[in-house]
Amino acid sequence: MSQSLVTRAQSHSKVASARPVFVSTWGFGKAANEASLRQYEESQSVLDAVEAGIRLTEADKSNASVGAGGKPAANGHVQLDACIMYGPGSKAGSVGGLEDIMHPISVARAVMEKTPHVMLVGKGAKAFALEQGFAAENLLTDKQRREWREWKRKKRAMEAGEDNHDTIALVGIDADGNLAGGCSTSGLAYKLPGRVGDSPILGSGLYVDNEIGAAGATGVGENVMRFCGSFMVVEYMRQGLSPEDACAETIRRIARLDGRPIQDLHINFIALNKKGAFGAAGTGNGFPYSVTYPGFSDVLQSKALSQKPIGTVGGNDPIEDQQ
Ligand code: SD4
Repeated sequence: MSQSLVTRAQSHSKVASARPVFVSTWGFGKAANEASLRQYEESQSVLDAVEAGIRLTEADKSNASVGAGGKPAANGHVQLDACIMYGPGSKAGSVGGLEDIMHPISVARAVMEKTPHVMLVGKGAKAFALEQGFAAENLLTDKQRREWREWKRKKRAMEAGEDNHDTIALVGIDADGNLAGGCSTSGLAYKLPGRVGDSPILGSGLYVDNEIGAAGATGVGENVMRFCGSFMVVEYMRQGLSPEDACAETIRRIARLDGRPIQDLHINFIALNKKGAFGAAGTGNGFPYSVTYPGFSDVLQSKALSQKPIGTVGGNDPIEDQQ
């Protein structure tokens, strides 16, 4: 991600001067936010907007951590995780370990709207998606197949590259103050088949509370899901912390409980509150996040809780690097 896109001076929580507001992880989130805003202008639905933004990232094959073009599990199959949550009524849907379907965020939405359940996984999730009319397609690109073969041959960490981005979590608030959010990922590269991370787990990779705000996570899911990370961020906002302070306090608390130094944890949070204030924090230095509202769209710098550079890879490092 180009450094020039990042407004380094802005590391504190800000309040959007107009609504809707969309906040998402990483620099690539800016294009997703802008797709969300366009969708919102069309349908006036923050839920449609969140889904549309995440679909843009899922379809982008150059992103190696989300949707098509994502890095596969150790067996060479791309397994996707996603969830979506709508503030009014705390409605939610989620899929885990979904194969061959490019838009898990839309399948998660269908779980929310068309079933009495919240989460479907693996073969059942795929069967449901097919039944709903989603097309099955091969999501493993030639590039990712080559890299996976290389990884299998050498069983060693790959070089960090510009194309190794990370999970998208995207949260939004509409003109009436209603919130929605979504999260979508292919998870950690070369994970054990069947491994599900934090991203589709409500309260971990994403949480939306229509009274308070919304939060999302990216990074090593194992370091988020043991602590209900996004739920914790929202709870800190409920106690009166700003979005940025809520993200930072959650990371400090996770590090305290985990026992490892902050810079070894690889996690980042974004947050948006009911008043349209937003912020983010990460365990390392350099986690960018994107904010868009009418008249404004930019990539901002999160609060860094250690000076360790996170590079472009974030939580997408091959799994043995995380141990
Ligand atoms: C996970 N949090 O599956 C996700 C990974 C991530 O690829 O953020 N990046 O653990």
